Amino acid sequence: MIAQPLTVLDHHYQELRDDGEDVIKGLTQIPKTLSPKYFYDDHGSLLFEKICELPEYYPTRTEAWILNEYADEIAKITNCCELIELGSGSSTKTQALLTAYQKIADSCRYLPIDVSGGILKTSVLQLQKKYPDIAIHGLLGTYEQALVHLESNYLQSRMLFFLGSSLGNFNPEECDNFLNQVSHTLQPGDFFLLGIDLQKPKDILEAAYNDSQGVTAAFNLNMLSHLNWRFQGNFDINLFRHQAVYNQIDNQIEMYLHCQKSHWVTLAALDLKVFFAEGESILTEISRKFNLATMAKQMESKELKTVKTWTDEKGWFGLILCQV
Ligand code: AVJ
Repeated sequence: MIAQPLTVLDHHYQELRDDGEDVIKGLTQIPKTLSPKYFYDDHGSLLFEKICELPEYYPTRTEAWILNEYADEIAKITNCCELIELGSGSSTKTQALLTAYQKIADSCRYLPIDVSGGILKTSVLQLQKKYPDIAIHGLLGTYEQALVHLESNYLQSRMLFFLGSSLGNFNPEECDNFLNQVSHTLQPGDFFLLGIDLQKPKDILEAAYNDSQGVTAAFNLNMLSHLNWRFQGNFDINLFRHQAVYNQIDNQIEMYLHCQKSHWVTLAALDLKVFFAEGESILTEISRKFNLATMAKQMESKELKTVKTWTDEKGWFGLILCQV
């Protein structure tokens, strides 16, 4: 049993995380934007777990179905000893993979990586109990920090995985940079498993991001509460409304916080005072919807060769396994 379940990837993590440069930049440009990473304080991570269980939010359950169905096959093809997950959250879906690897490997390591320390620690402690034969060690940090850390701490055959369509938060340029970094970090023979949400009718997508219980609205608004405690802000969340629309040109859900009344907001720790006009919106997230074949092709162009792809009966969600 590992005594210390978490490694903080950056010793100045707390301070660095709190520099808020990107908040200043995002709130002083037109249109205003905020990074989706600000959704995930401990409360936001719990709200996201609730989203995953909503009847309208099909991605989690669809991906979990694919993973449960094909985990043994994935384990058999890859047969690697180190499993690394970017943005692991609660690691709930990952258990299908851990169960499959535990059956075939005598020594296996799982490294979940997340920015949310609370949920990471809880899930590592639970998984250590449930999978005594797998060495489990959490890494607390951003994707960028994780990839740098992994490059200099190479052990042996690896599978890196990035599930839940978190890739959808990146615009095309960020996505390109990310895939380059992944390809560069992995060694020849290593595997990369990617889960992506696929294009589908607008009404299904919009329902998934406008659930009837208002959990997604609370998740979106929580970003402002997070900024309030983190940067001594005075956002009044009652002056903003959640909005999620599907942009059919760019194939992406766009989530906004729509300002209901003109007012000023101060973020004291950032020395920032910002005016919000009535009707103005903050873009808090894009969630791109992909085409499986196009994505596989894009990965091939980064030396990430497709080994196999899987989907569900409806073709709503896809998994791509590739090898460097
Ligand atoms: C975690 C980025 C995959 O885009 O569906 C869920 C986040 N936002 N509901 C997504 C999210 C609103 C989620 N990702």
